[in-house]
Amino acid sequence: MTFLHTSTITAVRFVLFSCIITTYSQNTLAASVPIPSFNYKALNTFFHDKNDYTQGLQYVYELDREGKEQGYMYETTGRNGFARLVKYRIGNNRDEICEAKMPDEAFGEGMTVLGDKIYVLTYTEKKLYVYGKDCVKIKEIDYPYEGWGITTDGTDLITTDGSSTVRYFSVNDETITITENPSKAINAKINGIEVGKLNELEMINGKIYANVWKTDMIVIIDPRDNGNIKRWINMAGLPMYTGEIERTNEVLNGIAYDAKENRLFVTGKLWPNLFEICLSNATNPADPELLPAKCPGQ
Ligand SMILES: [Ca+2]
Repeated sequence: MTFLHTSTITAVRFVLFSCIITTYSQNTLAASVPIPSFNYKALNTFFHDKNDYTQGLQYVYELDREGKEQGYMYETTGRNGFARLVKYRIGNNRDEICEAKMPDEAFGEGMTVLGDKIYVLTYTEKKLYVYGKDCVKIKEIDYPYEGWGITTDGTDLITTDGSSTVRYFSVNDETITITENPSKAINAKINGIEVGKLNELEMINGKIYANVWKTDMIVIIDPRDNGNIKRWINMAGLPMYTGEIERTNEVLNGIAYDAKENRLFVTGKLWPNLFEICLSNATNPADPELLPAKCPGQ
């Protein structure tokens, strides 16, 4: 049994890496280079609006009108004419707090909350929209790159453009401006081989978690180690995939982390559900790497 189990894992790993490398990187030699992977388990299922083409997802605690701390999900969506920012409380009958429709010409992309502002990328419009936490637009900033994913380390905006490049932009909160050029840039890679199509992002415990577009993979990038990918999460088999959704563009996209309750959320474009998941080590049970949202027994 042990032999069969190990063989299965190795086979899955090889297929997935072949997929990544063949599709997204510039060198096929790395197909056989394994790095440790995590498995996941779906713990809870919440409502997600199946009209929302998810591009950005972040979970934030704020004080409500009564001064009580509450957790809110912020989400941005894509597609011209449908793009919006929406803020809600997760649940089976979710409570929408506010929303902002984007202009028809805007194809919304990733979003991150930094301080009291919401920064939203657009796909090819070369604009970055800034909103307040009441979903009211404050400003548009010129942005020189194609917009895909965005997250923050609490200081900088950290963005992707569909390649393997991850760029850092410094923010001046008073003037609501960002540096014209990136203050830092790294390339996500496995043993020197770049992995592109980095989409929605989430900074968790100093690592950048990234959806790889049109795959079931979330890669875990270490920005303190020059962009080396340390782990990946094999998200294959999420219950959504057995449903009616066609897997063309309706792909896994959206990672959010509740740092206070240590909860990890994922969803996808036009999916009717948001999932809370936990993680477990798949390839090396003795791996000391800190797992966010560990599955029971890990
Ligand atoms: Ca996110």
